Amino acid sequence: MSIFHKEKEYEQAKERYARLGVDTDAAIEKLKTIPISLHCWQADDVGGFETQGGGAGGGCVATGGYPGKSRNIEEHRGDLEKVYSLLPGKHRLALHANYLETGGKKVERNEILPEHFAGWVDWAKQQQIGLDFNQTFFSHPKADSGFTLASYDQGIRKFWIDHAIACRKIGEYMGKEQGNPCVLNLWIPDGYKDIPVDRLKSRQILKNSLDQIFAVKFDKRHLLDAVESKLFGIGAESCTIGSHEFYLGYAIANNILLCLDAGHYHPTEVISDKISSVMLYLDEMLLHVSRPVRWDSDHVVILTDELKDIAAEIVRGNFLDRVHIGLDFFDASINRIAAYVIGARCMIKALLIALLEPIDMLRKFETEGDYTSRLAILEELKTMPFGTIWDEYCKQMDVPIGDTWLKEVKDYEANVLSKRR
Ligand code: RNT
Ligand code: ZN
Repeated sequence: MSIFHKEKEYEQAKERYARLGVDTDAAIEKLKTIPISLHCWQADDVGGFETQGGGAGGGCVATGGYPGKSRNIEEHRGDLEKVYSLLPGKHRLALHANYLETGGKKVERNEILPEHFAGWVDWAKQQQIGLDFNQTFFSHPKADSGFTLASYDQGIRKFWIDHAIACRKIGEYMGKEQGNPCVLNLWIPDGYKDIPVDRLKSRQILKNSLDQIFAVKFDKRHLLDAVESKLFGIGAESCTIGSHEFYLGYAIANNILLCLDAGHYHPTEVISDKISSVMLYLDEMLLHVSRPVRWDSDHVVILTDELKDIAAEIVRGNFLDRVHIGLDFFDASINRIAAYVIGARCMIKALLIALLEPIDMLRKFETEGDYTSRLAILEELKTMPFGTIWDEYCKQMDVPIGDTWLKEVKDYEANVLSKRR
């Protein structure tokens, strides 16, 4: 289609939205300001760059053997640069502690330092990307028992408490360097495969470990701590110590962020319904946008109803400044760069759809009890020419329009990824 036709198409779509009272230009401008924090771990199946060689564990298993996963930090950064070049807008990167850079030296997790992330900080500055961070409590011999911060073993606990505090210092360093807060997320795999008899004790131990970790205070302008719950994991089917209730209570009691991972609840339970409740009690929160499929919590994000509902809840609640949007999925059965691009572009699309909602009109229907009109308009919205606004956004941001990004990924696969053996 010619540029002229594209422009005409946009003008027509804009006119249709205007009839509903929606300003598409304003939606596009708003969308430009929303960062998505990309998870670093899709590019190498949660492997990381520790010298002892970790390999994913603790339930973080990427399945599939698609060729081309990154083998070192240079390749990893190259892959991420490719991904960012295909996404409209300015986004962030969430690193995990096991992606440190030690120059080949073995550094234990309880001894990691800001300097091990100086390379990432430099790279992020060059790329103008903000950094977020995650402690790594899995893929480690001291996590093999399935317990870390909730372990009955004091030595194990101490090791992981020290790791968590070391990471908080690194997060603070990232935040200071970049001039905006680094969101540091804490997730542990701790749980029982079979039925425990003392859930309370394990949770008391975890609470105590967290109290030690968060006793050290950091400036919120540099570091924002978050805690992430889970319903169950592989090998922790009967009881997960860090459950939703546990962390919701902990976050509220300690005024830290709660992280809701879309794949960590009962199959019919959705995080879109939780955001408004959590935001009544917390200043800010973190999302791990993911896609659960049966027992797996980490499929590539696609434009599902739940994804659209998550975005709508953030926009409707006016939470864009208070809800940090992070992604969390890992699929090794398809091109890993494409996985990122598909997932991230879907998240951005969902936000655009939310920004194109005639929310005042819909709210009025609801307040007046006119649920008929509410349902009718919500359904009409589904066939509005959203794709045209999306194309216009991509055009303005100078990134590939429609499926043309795929050719770039295929070229990258042919020229770069396929050479990795
Ligand atoms: C695991 C959690 C956690 C991890 C990452 C790698 O169930 O979702 O967020 O996916 O830390
Ligand atoms: Zn997660």
